[in-house]
Amino acid sequence: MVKAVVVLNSSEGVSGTVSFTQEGDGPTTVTGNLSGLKPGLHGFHVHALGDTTNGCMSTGPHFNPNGKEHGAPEDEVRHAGDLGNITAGEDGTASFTIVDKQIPLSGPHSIIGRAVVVHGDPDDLGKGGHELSKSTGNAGGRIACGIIGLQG
Ligand SMILES: [Cu+2]
Ligand SMILES: [Zn+2]
Repeated sequence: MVKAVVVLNSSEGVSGTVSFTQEGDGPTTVTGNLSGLKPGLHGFHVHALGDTTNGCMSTGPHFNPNGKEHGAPEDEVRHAGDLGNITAGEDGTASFTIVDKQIPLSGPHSIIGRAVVVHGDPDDLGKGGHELSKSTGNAGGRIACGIIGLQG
């Protein structure tokens, strides 16, 4: 079992942790507990770089080792980093579990050392018809991020 964790903090008041576990070559389970969010949907992705020298802006685009267009987690055509949306309640907290096969914790497409990014707006999952739909899901600003690190 490989385990990883991200601690998110942001100047916009979003905080919390996101944990990852993977057994062998199986899917990765993502479990998160965040607070300080605006109620509603927020785009949630793995971005390519674990670089926060310029805040969340320097984490690069969505992790996309297969050179595909942006999509929904259940789509055939998607970035590996496309984990869809998380939903914050009226109290601004979001607790979620995601199981996904495209975000391994080891091997050539490992997400260790990359970044988790939470967006201010909903991800339209590539279907919004906006010029950004096929690249970012038009999910708005990057309101929180953190680097995915190995956990013991
Ligand atoms: Cu993103
Ligand atoms: Zn994407």
